[in-house]
Formats: sequence, C-alpha cells, structure tokens
Amino acid sequence: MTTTGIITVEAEPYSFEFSPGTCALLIIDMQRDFLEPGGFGEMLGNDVSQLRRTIEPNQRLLAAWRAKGWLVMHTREGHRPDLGCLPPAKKVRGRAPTTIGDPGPMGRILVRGEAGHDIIPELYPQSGEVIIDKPGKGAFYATDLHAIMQNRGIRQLIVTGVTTEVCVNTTVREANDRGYDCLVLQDCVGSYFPDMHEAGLKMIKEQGGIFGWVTHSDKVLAALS
Ligand code: C5J
Repeated sequence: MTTTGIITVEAEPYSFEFSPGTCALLIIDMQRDFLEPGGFGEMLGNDVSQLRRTIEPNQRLLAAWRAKGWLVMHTREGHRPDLGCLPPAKKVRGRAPTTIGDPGPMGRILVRGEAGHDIIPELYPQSGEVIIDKPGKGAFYATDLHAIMQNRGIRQLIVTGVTTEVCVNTTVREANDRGYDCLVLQDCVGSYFPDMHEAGLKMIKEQGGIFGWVTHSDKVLAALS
C-alpha cells in the first residue's frame, strides 16, 4: 500500500491535491431502498435510473481505491428498529401514506437490518471497511465519523453516492465546517432530479470552491494510474 507522496487531480475550481494516507473514499447511502427498482425511492414515484447510472463508475473507482489499499467508508441512512433515533418531524414530513419505519417493498422502510436499508450488492462493503449508520442526511450528525477520521488522521474525502443535493451536499457542508476538504465526483453522485444534481454540484464548487471541489471519476483514475 502506497501512502506517501502527493496526488494531484484535475478538478474545479482548481486542482485537488491529496496524500493517500490522509484521504478516504466516502460512499454515501448506496442503499437498495434508494437505488433498486421496487424499493422505497421508486415507490415514491422516483426514477431510480437517475441513481443507477452512478453504480458502474462507483464500482470502477472503488476497485481502484481498494487495489491501493486505501481507506473506504460507506454510509447508510436509517433508524433503529424501535425508531428511537427518528425525529417525529422526519417521520411525518411529506405526508405520504407510507413513511419511515412502515412495512415497505423491502422490509421496514429505512430501518437498520432490513433488506432495503442494506447497501446494493454491486458496492457491498468488504471486511475492514468502515460503515457509518446515520439517522440524518449528514454523515457527521449523530455518528462517530468525525472521531474515526480524527483517530485515523484523515483530512480529506473523495465523496460519492446519493443523492447529490440531499445527503451528499449535507455531508460535504458538515465536513467543510469541521475543516475537511471534499472532492465530489460528478458521475459517481446522483439525484432523482437532474436539475437538482446540477445545482447541487454547482453549489459545492462555486465561489472558489466554497464547500469543496468537483471532478469526474476519470480524472481520479488517471491520477491514480
Ligand atoms: C434522501 C439521501 N434523499 N441519501 N437521502 O432522503 O440523500
């Protein structure tokens, strides 16, 4: 495993530089309920193909990152089976007839341990990779992600996953406020809504990279090779 040297990735608004020993790949909420046909996302009327286009580029990136032996972290949005960590406001938001905790197409919706809550098989975590169970949209809220990063000396994140404007954006903003740099990969993040995806990326990289950097996974793969 190489953990020394600086790697430079072409990105917007300018090059992103990282040292492998202090940079982790963070894959957000690539869960069956969000991505699979027949899951909660589709049940709400969303077009899951908008998210599924991110699977293949994530697989390529993950394989390259794993081959280097560098840190991989995955998140899952969901709640304890007793729903003790589900704010009542989140439960009722949207006024849908079926909400978090109710029986859904793949078990109880967004409940830890249920089939729909699990990560899709294409990107399934390997032994030794970090899994963060988060009750909110941001991966730092009510989790031990910050402690894990501090303890392992991680200062930068390459961020992928879903959805661009919700959990990806919230996590990148939380990371920014904690002093971390984030590089978001435009082809490895996705939204059910293409205009929200574009806006979500723009919000990160505008104003000199107010929340972070944006690039295509090809640029990272080129830098790794
Ligand atoms: C949403 C997420 N969209 N992972 N979750 O509710 O972005």
